[in-house]
Amino acid sequence: MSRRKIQFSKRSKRTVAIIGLGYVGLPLACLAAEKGWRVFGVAKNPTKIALVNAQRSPVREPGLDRWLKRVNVEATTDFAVIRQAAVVVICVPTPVDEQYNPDLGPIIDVSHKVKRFLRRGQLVVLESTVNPGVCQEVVQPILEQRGLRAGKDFWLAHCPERIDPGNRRWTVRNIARVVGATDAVGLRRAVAFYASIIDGPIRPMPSIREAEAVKILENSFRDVNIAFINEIAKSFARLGIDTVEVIEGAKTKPFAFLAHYPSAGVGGHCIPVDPYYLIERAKRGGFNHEFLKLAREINNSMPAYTVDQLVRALNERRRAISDVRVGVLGVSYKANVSDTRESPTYQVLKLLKDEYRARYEVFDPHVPGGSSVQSLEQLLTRSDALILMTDHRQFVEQLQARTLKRHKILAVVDGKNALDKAAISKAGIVYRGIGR
Ligand code: SAJ
Repeated sequence: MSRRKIQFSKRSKRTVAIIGLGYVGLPLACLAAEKGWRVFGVAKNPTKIALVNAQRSPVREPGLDRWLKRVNVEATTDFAVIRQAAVVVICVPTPVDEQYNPDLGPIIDVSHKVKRFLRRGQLVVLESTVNPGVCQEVVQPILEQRGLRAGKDFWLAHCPERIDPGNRRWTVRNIARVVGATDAVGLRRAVAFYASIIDGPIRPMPSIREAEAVKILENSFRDVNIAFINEIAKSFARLGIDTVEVIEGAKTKPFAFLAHYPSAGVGGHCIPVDPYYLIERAKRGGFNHEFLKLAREINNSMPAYTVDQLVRALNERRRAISDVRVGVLGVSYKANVSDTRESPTYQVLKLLKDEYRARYEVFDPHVPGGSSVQSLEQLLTRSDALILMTDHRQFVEQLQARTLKRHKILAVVDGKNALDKAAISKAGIVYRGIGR
């Protein structure tokens, strides 16, 4: 499809309202503002609104503070600004609850708020990750409750977000996008909107459901591949095989192998969540995703596996986990970010406390209020054994064998296989990785 510029009505003066100012909505708002759109950023949280209007990012993401100082995003809690927009983009979370059931609450709540101010000629785009069917079965019926019709009075499209927190190479500006809509005009308008702000390629999809399915496929693919290597790691560990070395060996094959790495768990707001949306919707359609469910079970088992590795490591020193002080390193779900959503560290801490009655300290320099000590040095001073949960640059650089030896650390479980196994073992410290 050509990127023919569709002129948005003069009245809207190329105005966009972005609902949700988190990891997804805020970068999108900055980019649209940079590209000449008048941008209303709408969120429920007045503190977040005040920060954005003070050109300070409520989201700890590299570069966002600087970007906000260069552009004008008009943040407000007042959804009525939607009336002034040609385009409304919904970027609210799609989490799961404690039982891993999809929670469409935020989407439903925002759809009702958008409905109140929806007017003829507007384009509504959902960026939140959802299973196939949510746009047409949940969002569209709500937006139509006041009599306007999608495809006739307003347009409804889906452009799944692809933000990778902390990734400075692939950003909202250059990541390729897919777009689907409920009809051809909506698709053209949605492609035109994204073409006006992003540099990456835009692939129109045949339908809105196929656009919803793309993101679910991407992230389910990643989840099952991580589960695969986690199962391999558990197996290879018993055979005395270093899984990371085997992966590096397999990577020498220049085709048909995509490396994934075993770890202490799968966190984040995408990978451990998105498959459950498809599992649940498919079940309602009479299909049982055995493989996706098994992958989720394997990945959800990794925190317990990690703590069990520490029990076994301490047994080599004839120590019980309940009579040592455990230092847990890292709360965020992946290296060098502050995001703690679905972090496996929370399961590890719960196991240490409830199952093993172990004493522990926790430290993460990226997570304000997430630590029980003030510094890495203080954690090491108060620990006899360590579990590395997040391979923050600071940890990998500072957790050298000689440092651990100096602090009389007995055992280390390297939940990200990020530390120097040989040097730590040589220092007389029991080292166990995940699959190594
Ligand atoms: N993880 C592993 N082994 C791996 C890769 C990841 O255990 O081989 C764990 C990480 O430690 C983390 C979790 O999985 O706890 C998720 O890691 P991630 O690298 O997938 O990071 P996310 O959650 O930020 O994933 C995002 C996703 N982007 C979107 O959903 C838009 C995902 O699709 C990307 O593939 C991923 O970034 C990426 O490639 O960086």
